[in-house]
Amino acid sequence: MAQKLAGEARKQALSALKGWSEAKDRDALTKTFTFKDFNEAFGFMSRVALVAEEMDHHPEWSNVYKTVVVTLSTHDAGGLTELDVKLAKAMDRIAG
Ligand code: H2B
Repeated sequence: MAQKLAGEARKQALSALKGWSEAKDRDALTKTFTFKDFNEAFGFMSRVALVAEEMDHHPEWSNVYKTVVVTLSTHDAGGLTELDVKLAKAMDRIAG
């Protein structure tokens, strides 16, 4: 099972991410993605869904029209792990 990120490794992993912030109420990362329209937002979610299935690591997210609000955390570990960082980077890549 993936280990919770801590110490220097955690600091370095989080500093490599742009636009993500640590949730206030739990050990998780959040980011709001805003697209041109619903079609782009849903296209993003569809592409991310394929990656998430491949990774067997899934986002918590919600969509309203062109906005997708994402929270990433590893439920099995009870907090942030390398898997969340990997999925965050994949999401940024897919969002362009
Ligand atoms: N996604 C996330 N975000 N955290 C998990 O701990 C997790 C998951 N566990 N997707 C996976 C599925 C696990 O439940 C299955 C059985 O592998």
